[in-house]
Amino acid sequence: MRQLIIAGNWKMHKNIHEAMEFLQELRGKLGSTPVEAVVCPPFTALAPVAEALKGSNIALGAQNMHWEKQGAYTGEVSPLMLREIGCKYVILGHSERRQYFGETDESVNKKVKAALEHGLVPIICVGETLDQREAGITEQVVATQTTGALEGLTPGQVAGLVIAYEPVWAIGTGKTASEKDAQQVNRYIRKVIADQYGAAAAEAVRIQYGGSVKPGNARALMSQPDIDGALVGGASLQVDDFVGIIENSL
Ligand code: G2H
Repeated sequence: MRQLIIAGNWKMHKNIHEAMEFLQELRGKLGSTPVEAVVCPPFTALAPVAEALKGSNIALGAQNMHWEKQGAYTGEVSPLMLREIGCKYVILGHSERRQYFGETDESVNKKVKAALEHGLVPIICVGETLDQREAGITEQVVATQTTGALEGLTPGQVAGLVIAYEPVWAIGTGKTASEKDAQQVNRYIRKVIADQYGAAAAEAVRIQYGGSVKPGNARALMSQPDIDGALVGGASLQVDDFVGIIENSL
């Protein structure tokens, strides 16, 4: 059975002080749970958040990284640096990075390989825009993004990673894909993986849904057979909402 994974993508929110207040409250309110909870703060808060999470059942993730170990890449952060401060996960290929920062399937693939090489678990984001959905090419888009991101990986590596299906039109808009639509796409992504990497990898890989997930829609989404958790933006910034999503996922 795949363990549910609920990851909070804070995006460019929370300074260190706000992050510390959030974690203190979160640790107080989140009891023991079979759900894997992850917080992904901005780079500036990663190290203090890592300290604040010590001894807790909450894992740490980053929101991006470069694929090189080190070098002349002004403004970038390497996988080794993320490992050093205790990150377990790294979000790669989020649609905001594809849209505003020129990320491509090729750069996402380089980052996925680098993350795995250095012991980080990638959370790879895929998803179609509204135009693409209306043009009826959702499956084609997510298949291209998924195979592009996973190019050159072994079935064993694929089995251990996380994919987040995030329809771009549902991100931060308050519009959620219906649980039926999300399930359909998640199932399709699993099929794409089964065709390329075999049934065992497809059964093991965790596929989240992301896009306006809230406590009120978490249960319907998470009860779908191919939805193994959520990547949560806006609602991960308030402790009660984040805890509510985790509790309602079961
Ligand atoms: C999608 C999601 C988190 P939100 O970007 O990755 O954000 O929950 O605000 O739609």
